[in-house]
Formats: sequence, C-alpha cells, structure tokens
Amino acid sequence: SFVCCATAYLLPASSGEEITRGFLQELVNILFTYICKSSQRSSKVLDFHHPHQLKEGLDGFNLNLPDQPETLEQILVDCRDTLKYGVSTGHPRFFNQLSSGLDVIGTAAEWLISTANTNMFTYEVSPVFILMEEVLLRKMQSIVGWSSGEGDGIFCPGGTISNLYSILVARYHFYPEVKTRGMGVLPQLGIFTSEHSHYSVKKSAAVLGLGTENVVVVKCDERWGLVPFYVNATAGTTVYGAFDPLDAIADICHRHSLWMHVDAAWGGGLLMSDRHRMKLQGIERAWSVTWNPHKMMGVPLQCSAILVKKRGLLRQCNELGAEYLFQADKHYDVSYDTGDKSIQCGRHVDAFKLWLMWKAKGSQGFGAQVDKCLENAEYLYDQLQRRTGFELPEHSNVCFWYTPPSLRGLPLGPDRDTRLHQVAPQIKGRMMEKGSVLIGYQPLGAKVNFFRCVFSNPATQQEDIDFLLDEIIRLGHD
Ligand code: ABU
Repeated sequence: SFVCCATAYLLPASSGEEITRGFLQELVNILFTYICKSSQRSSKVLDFHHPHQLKEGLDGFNLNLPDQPETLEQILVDCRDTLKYGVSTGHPRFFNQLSSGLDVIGTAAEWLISTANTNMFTYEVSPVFILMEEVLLRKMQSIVGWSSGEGDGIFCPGGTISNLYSILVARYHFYPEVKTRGMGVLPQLGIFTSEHSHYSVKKSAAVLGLGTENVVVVKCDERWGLVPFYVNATAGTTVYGAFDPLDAIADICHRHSLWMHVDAAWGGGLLMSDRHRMKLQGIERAWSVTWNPHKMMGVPLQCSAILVKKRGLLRQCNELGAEYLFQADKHYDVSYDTGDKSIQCGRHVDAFKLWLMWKAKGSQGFGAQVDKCLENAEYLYDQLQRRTGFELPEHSNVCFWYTPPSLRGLPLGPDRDTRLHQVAPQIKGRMMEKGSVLIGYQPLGAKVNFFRCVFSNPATQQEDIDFLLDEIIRLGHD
C-alpha cells in the first residue's frame, strides 16, 4: 500500500527504486484496465456529467488543488478517476472526432517521450528524436511525391498551426522583408480558399495580421469541394471529407505564380493506401502540405506536420538565432538544430510516436488501417441507403439526417426543417447521458443539423456501425 508514502520517496530520492517501481506498476495496472475496458463494447464510451457536477466532486473526485501533498495512493485514485470521467476515444463506438483510437504502441511512445522529457529545439538535447523527425519528414515528402532534392518541414502542434505555417512561409517567399520591416511593406494581400475549408485558414489570416476579410471564400459546386481557385486546397474537408481537384488548382496556381498549399490534415492518411491515394492526385505539385498523422493514421494526439517544398525557406522565415540555444560555433553540424525553423521555442517530441508506430506497422500496415476506415464508411453509406428514415446529404465522411417517424409524413418546408434541426442534438444528448456511442452533428449553410460520422478508429467494426444506426433509431423514436 502507498498510504504513507509521499512523492518525496520516489526517485530521485535515495533508495526510491522500490516505491517508484510499485507506483509505476500500479499505474500500468490502471492504464491496462482502462485499455481493456475501452475495447469492450459492453463498456460505456463516456460517463457523462455536467460541469457543475464534476466541479462539486463525485465520489471524492476533487478537482481543487491541495496545500498539503496527497499520498501516492490518492494520486493513483486521481489517475483512475480522471480516466473514469473522461471520454473513451479508443472505444469502437466513438465516431465523434477526426482523431480517435487507442494505439498501444503510440501510447508506449508517448510514455517514453515523457520519460525522456526533452525538447525538440536542438540536436544537443534531442539527438535521436531530431534524426527521427528528419527521417519521417523525408519519408512523408517522398510519399507526397516530391523528389529527393526537395522538401523541408517540421512537426507542429496541430493542423491549425501547420496551416498557419503555410501562409507564413508563403508570405515570406513573396515578401521576405516582412520578417524584419513588418506589415508596412505589404500590399493588401488576399488568400483564397474554399467555403468548406477548415476555419484555421481564416484564423491564420487574423493571427498574421492579414485580416479575415481578406480571405476570399470560393464557393463550392454541388459536390462540395470543386473549383476553388487559389492557394489553399483541401484534401479531405472537415465536415464532408471532400477533396478539391488538386491538379486543376495547381494549373491555376502555376499559371499565376501562386503558392499552392494543400491542407491534407484529414485526407493525408489516404496517401498510405494504394487504393485511395489517387484522391490526392496533384498533391506533389503543392508548395506546402499539412498532414496530421493523429487523424486517419491513429497516432496519439498530437502529431501534425507542415511540409514545405522549397528547402531552407522555413528556417529563413523563422530563424532568429537565439544565442543561448543556437550557437553557430557548436562542435557538431548545427543544421540539425532544427528548432529555429519553428515559431515555437519549446517543442514536444511528436515525431517519435509516428516513428515507433511506423516501425510496428510498416507502411503496409498503415495502408491497411486506412483501407479499413474507408471500408467502414462505405458500409455505413450502404446501410443508410437500405434503411428507412435516413437521408444522405453527402457520402465521404458520411453525413446524414435521421428523420423520426413523427416527421416522416411532413411536407418539405420550413416547419419540417425546424423540427428536423432539433433531432440530431436531442439524440446526441441522449447518447451522452446513456454513454453508449458518440457521434458529431452540425448544420451547414442552409442545411439543418445533420450527423457527421467519421472513421479513423481502427477498433470499429461493422457491428459497431449497425449498433450506431440501431441506437439512433432507439433514441430518436419519439
Ligand atoms: N481540426 C479539425 C478537427 C475536427 C474534428 O475532429 O471533428
């Protein structure tokens, strides 16, 4: 028992080995129990409580910070409770987010990273991880289709930051003096993106001082993803999973000497699949690419890369050469001090999770994993067409409405729309209270709330999809 043991007895305290071992083994037991439970269909996806309930404290779970240290036993209870009241994103019936799943190798990698507890700014403190990042970036660049002489990149905290990098680097490419002289040297710049692209494009315009009103939002055609004409092309939109025509956009960008970025945060994983990579035909012509392995490839959050075709640009754009980190007179090749390519200083080791999972699965394993997710989407699409009461606005991420029996006789029009708009949030609320399954919903443009089912969880089987549809019918019957 750890009742009497405070953290002061853990390593690096002298003779702390036994207590540290015991503590970590207990923690492993907690994690192992959680991992087993997450994969059991009989377990809940979540044990939902409202914020005020969690704040008040449930069964002794106390969020407040103590003045006196807790016992190690209580720390383990805190760990158990934290998982208990969280959401099990690795559960086969978690369909709520583009990032999901619980990969054991990835989890082990994250633990190793925390144990190493180092920073990705210099080779000096991260020699192995810096080289792993380089190996990964080169591999991803070659999968995108760039030649071996081309390509640069860096892992960043999420797709939004990767997209921000693309605009930052593009602006620097055309107006390098902006780095030193500021916004005054710029004309009024415009960014072009499609109406279904990710909101991070507008957010980046705000952060970079370009202004959200200077983002020209190009209308999509009836297939939601065609004919935007400039800069940011999306490979796998967040809601519909639609792909812009990359080759056609590249032709326009080439003709007008425009920077072409491909936001493949969601769709990049398809590059690993021989069956599906043709959806990104033309990505090799992009000047920069966002690719989030924490989405379709199931790497634990977070793991996102910005790839830039022109070597050296990232460094030139962002380097400031802080002399306490990036001394030029170090005794090794300082081009491996890659941290100055980043807009961050401290940087988490995200690359290792992807590296270790790649070792464990191989490229083929990732390809098979992606194929399985796409097969699940096809299965759901097929089932939706067979069942009464479901309607399809689109079929990539699989977005659909459920029309309860009480609405089925209503004529199309505003009254029906108003009532249909309430259906998805009500069913989702019931799902959350019950904890049986989790799926997202949203409105879009003139379309009232619809469900968005995304597949990135390798644990999901067809029986889970059947369960989802049956559960929607059960919870939405009235
Ligand atoms: N960055 C987009 C994530 C959206 C989602 O998981 O639903």
